Amino acid sequence: MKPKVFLARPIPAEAEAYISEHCTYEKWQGSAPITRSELLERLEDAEGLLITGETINDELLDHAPKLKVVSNISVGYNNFDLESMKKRNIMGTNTPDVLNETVADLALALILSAARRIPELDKLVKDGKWEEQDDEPLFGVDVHGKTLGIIGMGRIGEAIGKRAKFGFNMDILYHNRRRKPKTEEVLGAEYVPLEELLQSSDFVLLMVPFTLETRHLMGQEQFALMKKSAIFINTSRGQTVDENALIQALQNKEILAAGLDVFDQEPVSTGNPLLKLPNVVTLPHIGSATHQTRFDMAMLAAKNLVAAVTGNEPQNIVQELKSGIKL
Ligand code: 8YV
Repeated sequence: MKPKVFLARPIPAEAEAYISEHCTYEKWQGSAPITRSELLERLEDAEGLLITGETINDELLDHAPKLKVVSNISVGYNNFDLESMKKRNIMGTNTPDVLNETVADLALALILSAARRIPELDKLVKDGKWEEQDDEPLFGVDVHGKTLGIIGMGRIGEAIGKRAKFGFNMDILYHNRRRKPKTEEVLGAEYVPLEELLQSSDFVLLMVPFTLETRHLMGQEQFALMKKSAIFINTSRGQTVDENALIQALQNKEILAAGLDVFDQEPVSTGNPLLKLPNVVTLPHIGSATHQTRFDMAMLAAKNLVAAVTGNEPQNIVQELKSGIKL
């Protein structure tokens, strides 16, 4: 008998077809995303679950007595309660690598947009406010030749560094859990303590996974260390930043601008002061959101799911859950 899985998100037809070859499956068909209670109701027989970002904790696992694997369609897996999964021997998989270049493209887009004020000036043109006058009020700051500080030099951080170094002739500083000698060689990147990175960078870019250690990694103290002319970019998770401290830093002109793909609360509330600041470029968490990359992520997640429920080793079991998994 084929194993039974539940797909909590719509996925491309090819990925669904692949799953159907190996599994019997049910899928969420609602037009809005599945709610928590609807999800909990669908898990009784599921051996595999395909999701994007839904919280996997004791509450959910109590409703899923047969579950073997949760396949996340994302590289970040801060939605996994790793302890709950570990104690029940539940496998967790993610979708690394296939999104590196796409997220790096977006990070550069945010750097350029914030530095050259692209959304603000686009609005000005469309609002008919391009007046015959001195254009100095429209000036931005240079990107090329400046210093980019990357906090979190994983594979996406490296892809960002490559663009910055070879496309924009930037100097790269980085801070990471461990040093990366190869990256230092290829990018001429310099490993520095966080404080030094904050003090010396023209652009500070956050690309760390969200964990207990990285929660509010950027707070009042850290923003205060940045140059007044510096721009802050966040393409990681909103919770890595103390958002009130960021708002204060921007309002008090302790930093020049920010480019944000992620927020503490998503979707961001319309009353969030960040949305009122002209020097903040905001995006709705779209780092990996191109047709091709989201397709590749869904295919990879489908393969991870099928491998796990058919007794094979999935390609992308998350690090913390690797030991102790019996296939
Ligand atoms: C997700 C992301 O796909 O992969 C990640 O960690 O942040 C994105 O690529 C996104 O969370 C989907 O909504």
